[in-house]
Amino acid sequence: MELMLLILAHHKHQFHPCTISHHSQPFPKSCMKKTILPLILLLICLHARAQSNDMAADRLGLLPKPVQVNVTGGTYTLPAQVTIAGSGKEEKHVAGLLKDFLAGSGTNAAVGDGQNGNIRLVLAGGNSGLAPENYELTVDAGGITVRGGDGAGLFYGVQTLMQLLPAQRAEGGVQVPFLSIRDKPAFGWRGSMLDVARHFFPVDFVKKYIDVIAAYKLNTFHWHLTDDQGWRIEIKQYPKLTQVSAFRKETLIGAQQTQKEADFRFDQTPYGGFYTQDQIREVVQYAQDRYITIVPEIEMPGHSVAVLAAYPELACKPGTYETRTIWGVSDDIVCPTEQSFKFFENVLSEVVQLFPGKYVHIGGDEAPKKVWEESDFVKKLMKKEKIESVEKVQGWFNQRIEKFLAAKGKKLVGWDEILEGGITPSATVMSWRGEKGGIEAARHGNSVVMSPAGYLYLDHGQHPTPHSPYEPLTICCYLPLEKVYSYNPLPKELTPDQHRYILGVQANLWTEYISTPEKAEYMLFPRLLALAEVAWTPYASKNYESFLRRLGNQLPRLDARKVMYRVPEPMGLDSANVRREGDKAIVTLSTFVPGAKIRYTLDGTMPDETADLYTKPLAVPTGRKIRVRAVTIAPNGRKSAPAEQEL
Ligand code: TNX
Repeated sequence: MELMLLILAHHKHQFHPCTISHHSQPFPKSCMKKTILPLILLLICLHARAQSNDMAADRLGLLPKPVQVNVTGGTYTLPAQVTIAGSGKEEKHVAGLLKDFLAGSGTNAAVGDGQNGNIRLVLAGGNSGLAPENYELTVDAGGITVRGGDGAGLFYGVQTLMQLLPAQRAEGGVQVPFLSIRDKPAFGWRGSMLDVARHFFPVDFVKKYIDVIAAYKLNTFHWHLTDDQGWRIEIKQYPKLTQVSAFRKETLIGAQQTQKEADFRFDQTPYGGFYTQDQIREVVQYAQDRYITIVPEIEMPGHSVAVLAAYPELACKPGTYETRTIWGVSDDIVCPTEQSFKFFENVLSEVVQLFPGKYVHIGGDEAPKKVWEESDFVKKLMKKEKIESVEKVQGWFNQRIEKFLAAKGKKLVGWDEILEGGITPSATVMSWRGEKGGIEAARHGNSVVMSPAGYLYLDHGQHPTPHSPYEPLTICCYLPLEKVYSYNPLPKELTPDQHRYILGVQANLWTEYISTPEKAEYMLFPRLLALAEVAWTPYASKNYESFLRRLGNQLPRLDARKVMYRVPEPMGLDSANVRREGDKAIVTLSTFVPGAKIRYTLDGTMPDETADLYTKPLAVPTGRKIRVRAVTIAPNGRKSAPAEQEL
């Protein structure tokens, strides 16, 4: 900053418009003299501006990080009784939400009609300059103004404003710093998927989930409604889907991948549940009110054993089927007969009426072709339709479904397996088996949502030790917060032109091993906040240290929402951060959890509330194989898993 001011002083005549105010263009043409010096100065100036931007965002604790933040000095006092001004329908709608948000943190607000209020909401789309989802937030002596390019933009401005206020309000007025923020999302598809098929999650939890993802400016909720282990949406024409397919007789105990099938044990407890169409409508409306589009997923032709349990006539092999009680991939997929098309088309006809969004997800993943290969019907079909391979039969199947959806005004999305059978350019691919599928699809000109398992599968574990006794059971793998954060949805393999096909990015929560809302929250948070920044903030502006600082400001907000996030373990114990000094290892620990304490042991026991309090770097003698273990203890008493290292 100082450096920049110095430069500005020296080059006043050329550079005085080079301010950090958001109102002016970043750099007027006069900055662009054709000499190298002004260019260098320009770069320094830009760098300094970016830095001050980051510092302001960090200090304010805003997450995801806005594009431009300019703190101007001074504060506005929000009175105990707030007036929100908003004139149009959309403004009034967002004002109503803001009123509720404020009430939730203890502030009374009234929505007024006129232009005057402590908080003014203004729709500023079209010619007045802001694109959809963009917003501007200014706080000055006159109060707070949020301008949004559309309702969503206004809503995001309001969400940012809420992050400027204390998570839980005390008595009296709140000081809001004078500032101006200009902000817009990096991606249009900012998604989060919830699998309600493996385990069912009640409407109240789904709404809570929607509230939280909306608070972090995600805009797409992918609702995985059907799978082998359960069908969760009422379909009027097929009552057995909710009488039979929505239930399984029991569930496997423990991690399937570490057991032999002969050793499988089951809980002998019937399990099930589904949403009525009224409940679906209620959730859709709830999401729409918060600018979230729901993408329903109806799996076909694989992951459909629950369907076969109710309607075995849709299988290639006659027989009896049971809603699955174990996980993984089943060979029993739906047969591509006319009867099956009729079934899926009837189902989709009801689905498209319930969900106003333009996308319908048809799954398409993990559909082994064994039963199709063995089926006389499929052989005949291939001859008749001149389909040369059984894989391509799925492509043919998908294309028919795609046409059906298109006639209803909907676009098809499928997992990246839909590439294998041959897809039309109009289908959207969700890349989950790494980025390969997404890259290939973008090269073909298909739209893509990036959701690679290695970065964005939030059912993966959060502790480096596999099957750590301090973590709940997970399906597999280690996916730390930092790795989620590091993801770049725009693969280097693609050209900028091809990047246009990347609609955005999505995290997925599969729930084979997640049977309660609390555990879902433990797996989702804080990693979903890292995803929120991946989706909103351009890759080049991201910075993990800055993210952690801002995350600290968000944890009390998650507490206020009663979200059971995972308390992050102390940082600094990984070998890269341990410094050697003679025969000592110097361990510097830190936590970004506000008000938390770090406690540690050097004797191999688990630290608890009575263990030594960390106050300064530890000098640990080396050569004696001392195991350092440290935990974060949050102010509310919740404790992290241990960070540990043998020195
Ligand atoms: C793969 S991702 C699946 C899901 C599992 C998940 C577990 C995808 C399209 N299929 O059916 O639940 O892995 O991580």
